Amino acid sequence: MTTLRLILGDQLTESISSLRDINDQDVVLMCEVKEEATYVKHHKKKMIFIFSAMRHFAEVLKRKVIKVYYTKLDDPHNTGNFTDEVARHLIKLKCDALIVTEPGEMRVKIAMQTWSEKFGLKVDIRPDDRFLCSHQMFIDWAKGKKQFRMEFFYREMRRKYHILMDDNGPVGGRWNYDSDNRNSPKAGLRIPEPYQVKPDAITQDVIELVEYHFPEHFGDHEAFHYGVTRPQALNALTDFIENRLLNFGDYQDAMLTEEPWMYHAHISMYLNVGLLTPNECIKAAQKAYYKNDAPLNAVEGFIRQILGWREFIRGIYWLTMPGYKTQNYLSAKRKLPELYWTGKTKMNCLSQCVKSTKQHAYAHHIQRLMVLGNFALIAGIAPKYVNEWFLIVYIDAFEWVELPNVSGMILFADGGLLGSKPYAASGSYINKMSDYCKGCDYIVSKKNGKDACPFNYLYWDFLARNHDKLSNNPRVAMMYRTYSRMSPEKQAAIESDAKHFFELLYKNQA
Ligand code: DLZ
Ligand code: SF4
Repeated sequence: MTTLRLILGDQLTESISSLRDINDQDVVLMCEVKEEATYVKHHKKKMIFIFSAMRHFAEVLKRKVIKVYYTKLDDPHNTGNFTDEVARHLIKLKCDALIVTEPGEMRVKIAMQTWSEKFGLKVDIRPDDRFLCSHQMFIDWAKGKKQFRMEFFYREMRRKYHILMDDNGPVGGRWNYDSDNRNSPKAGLRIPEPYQVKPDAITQDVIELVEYHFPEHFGDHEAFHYGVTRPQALNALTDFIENRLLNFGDYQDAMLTEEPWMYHAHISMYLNVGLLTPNECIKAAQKAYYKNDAPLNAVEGFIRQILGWREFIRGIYWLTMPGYKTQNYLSAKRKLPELYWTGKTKMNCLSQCVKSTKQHAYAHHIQRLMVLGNFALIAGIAPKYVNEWFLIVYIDAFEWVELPNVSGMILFADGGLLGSKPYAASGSYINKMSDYCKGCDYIVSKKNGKDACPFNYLYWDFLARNHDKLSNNPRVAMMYRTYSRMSPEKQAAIESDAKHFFELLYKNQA
């Protein structure tokens, strides 16, 4: 009896459920398929990362004397999608069973659910227990709740896994130190060099392959520097714990020109393809706290992202799909402006963030949320386009993590299921948290007129446009009161500045 075990590009973990009871007769299939690379046109560096990590992972399995069948993208027999590659190998290798770990995307799961009937054999779709919250645990937690708030979920996870807990409750007496994590960037901050890896021969091959087959995809392929193996991913984690965690909390929301990495961890890509596990990242940070190597606001903030937010987002995805994908509570309709691809705009904040995205397939949390996301929210860009863009451009983006972050957290497209208010902000927030405004053609302190910062009047225009949907929200009520106290002339100026701005925006002149 031969069992085929399929490993997907984001399942590169030796202890994954689909490999757990593997025996000598079994075979592993991994395939680079055109459908995954093109259903959205992923950033070149994202594809290089995934294909190279897949090829390295196949070598690791082979060294453990596991039989691995690996279809390269340019293999003449490659059928181009998971279903047909599985079918081809089931026949070729005379397999009578198929085992796979559930995928990270509904689209792929739906395909997998047809396989048993299609292939006429038993298909064992196993839970992905690399996550710390199972589907059932999340369903139980969510039961009876109309709104889901990460904070309460996170506390349960802290208790369940006994992370940063002592006999009296949370270490330090508080669950959440976010309010300590909002320092503006100071001039002269010394940001450590990020952990970077020189591409080896496998990665070089993949770079050429991606450049040859997907030249029109977004993003630079030059200077690829991400790790592609588990030891390299572990090095990146250690590098963060030793060199950046200390300041991670204080400057978590800070942005500086030409500094894409700041004190962030840049390990999300490794976590999301399975080269690191959530548990080991959490434990490494907790250990640094107990050794007095890092303060509590930094350690708690980092752990919250992984034990809290990441698990929460994944829970929301599987609880609410497929309906979540088409939600558009604010009826946002605008197309995605060209500047998201070109970075060509007079708005320096957006230009800086697109630049980093294009170069590295990476931008940090606050750049994504408060610059690129905030602009999409207040400009009223349709969730469909914003989601597609985020899924394409970020190296760590898989649908389970991208969709609730973008539709829920950034765009309020779920009407408040996930967050209590839209994260809309004017230019003063960006000015406080970055040095971008100094180098901008627009003037952040100006509220109206041709040279005023567009975030200023777009913020009010957004609130005015969405009055019916948002004015009852207690967390934005105060802003509506401020708006209602503005003179009719001021309100008209906001509307006319916004109208004029949108004309320029879609002529690529903003
Ligand atoms: C993102 C991606 C890409 C670009 N290519 C492949 C591939 O060729 N083969 C593969 O197994 N996985 C790939 N992936 C990751 C899958 O899209 C991902 O596993 C599903 O979306 C489920 O999360
Ligand atoms: Fe961005 Fe406005 Fe600042 Fe320019 S002035 S960088 S548009 S926030």
